[in-house]
Amino acid sequence: MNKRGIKVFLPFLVAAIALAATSCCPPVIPTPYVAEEFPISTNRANQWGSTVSGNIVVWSDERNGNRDIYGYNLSTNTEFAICTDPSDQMGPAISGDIVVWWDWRNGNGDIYGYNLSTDTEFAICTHPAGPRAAAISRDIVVWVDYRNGIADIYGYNLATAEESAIYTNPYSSQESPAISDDVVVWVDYRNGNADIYGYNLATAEEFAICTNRAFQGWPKISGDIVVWRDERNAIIENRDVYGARLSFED
Ligand SMILES: [Ca+2]
Ligand SMILES: [Ca+2]
Repeated sequence: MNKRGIKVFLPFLVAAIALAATSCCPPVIPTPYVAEEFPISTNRANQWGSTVSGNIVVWSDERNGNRDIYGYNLSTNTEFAICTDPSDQMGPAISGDIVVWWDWRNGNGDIYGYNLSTDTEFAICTHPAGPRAAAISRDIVVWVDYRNGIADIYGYNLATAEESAIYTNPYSSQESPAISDDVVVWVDYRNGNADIYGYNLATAEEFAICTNRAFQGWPKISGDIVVWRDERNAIIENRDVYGARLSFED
């Protein structure tokens, strides 16, 4: 190799050494986003069924020897009792200032609520058939109701103090309601297997969301998105998550 050849070759040699140096080192990993973890209640009794709305976390708590409803304010870092009646309270749901739950003070499971802004407790449904599984969005509370001898979906408007049947079917069960704004969704057995149906409170229209012949259950809704557990791909056991985007004609 002549001098000219070395001159041309040297930059390539330097570049090759530099490349080799970097490739032998661990790759540079971008700084990960680290979520800030924090305890909310570490009381030695059992806590479960936690859920959150804005700055308020609520859950069912066994520290008093029976199940109560407790809350935690994330903005003030303070814990507070919401209902400590000596019977069992469980399954809390929250929307804004309103907490609702399944309450056993009357011996048959009722729906009670608490207004955090006025510090007042109130009964929502105390039918002796025993409603359960309350969900809430804004002013509307929904639950599973057994007054007709089979599971139906009922609701209560906190603003108008009116109770109404949302969907009843004397031949099949409707269970596990969830609500977001004007749309209620639930698990529906009218087709002989668990499907997902919905109801638009604004238009008073009921509609099917998923009627696949396999099991669909545990629906949740936020805005126009509905999600649920789906077993359509199960040969032995294979639980999947499916979803649907709702759209309504104006
Ligand atoms: Ca209690
Ligand atoms: Ca199905």
